[in-house]
Amino acid sequence: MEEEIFKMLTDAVLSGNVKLAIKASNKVIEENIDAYEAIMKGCAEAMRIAGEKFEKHEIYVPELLISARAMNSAIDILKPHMKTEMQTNSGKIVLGVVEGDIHDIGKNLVKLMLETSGFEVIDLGKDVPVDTFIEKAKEVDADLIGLSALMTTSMQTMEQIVKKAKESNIRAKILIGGAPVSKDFAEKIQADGYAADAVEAVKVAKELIRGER
Ligand code: B1M
Repeated sequence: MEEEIFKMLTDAVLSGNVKLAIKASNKVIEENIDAYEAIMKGCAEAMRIAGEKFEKHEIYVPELLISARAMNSAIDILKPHMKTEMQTNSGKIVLGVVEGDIHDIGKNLVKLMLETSGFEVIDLGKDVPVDTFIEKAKEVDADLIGLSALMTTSMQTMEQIVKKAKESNIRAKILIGGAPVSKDFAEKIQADGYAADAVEAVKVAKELIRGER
């Protein structure tokens, strides 16, 4: 049953069918299925398949945007049903997609997971200028700065942000992620942490704040 509903959600997002995405999401709730699992196995899986199709030139930018819209309509329904850890004050994180990059689907999933794990997230959005991360972290006295990049070109900007953050002596540690980013890259640019997905982002964020990394 669960797998069928996840598949329904995947099909709905892939075909950009908002009505079906809403129907599938409501079924997730009715059947008491874990909302986060539905987002990852239904929606994120659809975006992964869409990505492959895009790379093979089987679909184009408009189809990707239509899929992203269907995914957002599903997340709107599922988000309030995500299990929270019933803890607040996990920490304060300034989060955004780096300059030159407008891919925010993954960043939004990371935000969702952090918020449901008790973090206060200051979301700067996408295509965020280098200095904005530093200024905002200073202004709100953030524990962490979270950087997301989806392109090999934009990920280079992360290095500038790490460098500027160290120079400006802010106390915020830097966590990075996104499809082209790796643990090796994080070490190379001296970021404090790297996470491969939204679940790991929460784990690493907590470890960074506790000083375990
Ligand atoms: Co574009 N795009 N895109 N795109 N797009 C990619 C990234 C690309 C790899 C496709 C390809 O050509 N093979 C390619 C980049 C190539 C490169 O690296 N140089 C590309 C390109 C080239 C472009 C344009 C330039 C296309 C054009 O206009 N000619 C343009 C870019 C404009 C710009 O940014 N300046 C463009 C535009 C778009 C759309 C607007 C149509 C759309 C984005 C919609 C949106 O985000 N609102 C889009 C999409 C959807 C994709 C693909 C197909 C899917 C990305 C996605 O949403 N994945 C992508 C191809 C692919 O990935 N196979 C592609 C699903 C998402 C859940 O995963 O974002 O990886 P992801 O997030 C994960 C993890 O990475 C991690 O956790 C998330 C959840 O588990 N994570 C973090 C992410 N951030 C993290 C931060 C953390 C920790 C973990 O800590 C802070």
